[in-house]
Amino acid sequence: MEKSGSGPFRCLVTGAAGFVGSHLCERLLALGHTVVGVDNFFSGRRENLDPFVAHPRFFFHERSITEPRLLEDLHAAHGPFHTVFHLAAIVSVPYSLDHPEETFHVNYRATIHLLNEGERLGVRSFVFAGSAAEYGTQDRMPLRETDAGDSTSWLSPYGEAKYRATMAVASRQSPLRGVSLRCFNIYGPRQDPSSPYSGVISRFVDMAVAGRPLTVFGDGRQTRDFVFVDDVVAAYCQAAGLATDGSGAGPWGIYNVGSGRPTAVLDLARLICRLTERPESITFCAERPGDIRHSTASIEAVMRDLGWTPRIDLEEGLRRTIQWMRGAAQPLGVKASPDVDGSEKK
Ligand code: UD2
Repeated sequence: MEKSGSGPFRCLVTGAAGFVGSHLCERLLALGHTVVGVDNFFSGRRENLDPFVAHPRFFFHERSITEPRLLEDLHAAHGPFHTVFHLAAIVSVPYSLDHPEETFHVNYRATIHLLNEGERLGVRSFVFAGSAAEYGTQDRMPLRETDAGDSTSWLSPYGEAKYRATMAVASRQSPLRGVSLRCFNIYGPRQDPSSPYSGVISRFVDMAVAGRPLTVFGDGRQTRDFVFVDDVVAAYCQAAGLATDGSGAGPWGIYNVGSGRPTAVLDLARLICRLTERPESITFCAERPGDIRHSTASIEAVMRDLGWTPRIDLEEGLRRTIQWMRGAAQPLGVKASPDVDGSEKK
């Protein structure tokens, strides 16, 4: 029986087999918590579960977040949850453009249902994977949490569904505390480089390690805010008050999670060539349609309210990503299916 005051706690992680979800499960287990993971492997990968699937405090269910009885069933099977970390989603922006209704159903409606069920079943914290995509196109940098609103022009159904879900989550304060983390460009080990829409760092590292030229879209002067996956996981834990002894209550609301620094894509490409000790081999390709020019997070609020700060700088994070890519046991290969409901994006 779990203690109710100071932990350890029972947590649910949706999207447990995803890039970020799998790292989060590992961290929660290391902190002594019990973890129930859910994934339907639409974009999550079974091998992401391998490092912890046999852990005695980990329980896995291959199910979809769109199943109306999901939380009720898991509550009945395992007991009440202290925290629901809701990361499962349709994670591909291009897929969302082709499938707006399905995106709305999975990323918005299923989230609202989980949130309502969580409230009914006594969940204390609901931590949601929001996204930088909620800001749409903006001129002012850095982006503050108040810069997204109902009049924002989103570039995709993905961005709009995440925004609407974030607003619903963040409006809950008591007894369930809702927190949405608007993550910027997350990177690190286990990020799949195999699609043209995979994160630029996973693609560049994959290309560099394979000795192929790095493909820069446009002039490479566009900037992004890159944040290492371990730092993102720390933000999730801090948002739920589970970072250390589990006793912190934590605030509620919306928080950006990024490095707070812009990095130009061309500088990134050069840095990856240097760190992989490859000659600088870069191919300039056509600009990607719909690309935003700049994206940088203001991280004042998350630093102030959650006491979170990014600890892994870009060079160190790249070294770890390169090391992982070099040691990846199997080639990742291009998947035929689109990215739905298994892991997460930013
Ligand atoms: C991120 C999210 C996306 C959405 C968006 C909102 C990822 C993977 N995607 O898209 O889901 O939330 O933010 O703003 O996190 N690039 C190259 N060469 C390549 C691949 C990419 O130059 O081989 C460029 C690309 O044109 C872009 C930048 O790198 O300017 C970052 O691309 P990305 O796909 O990693 O992420 P982004 O910011 O477009």
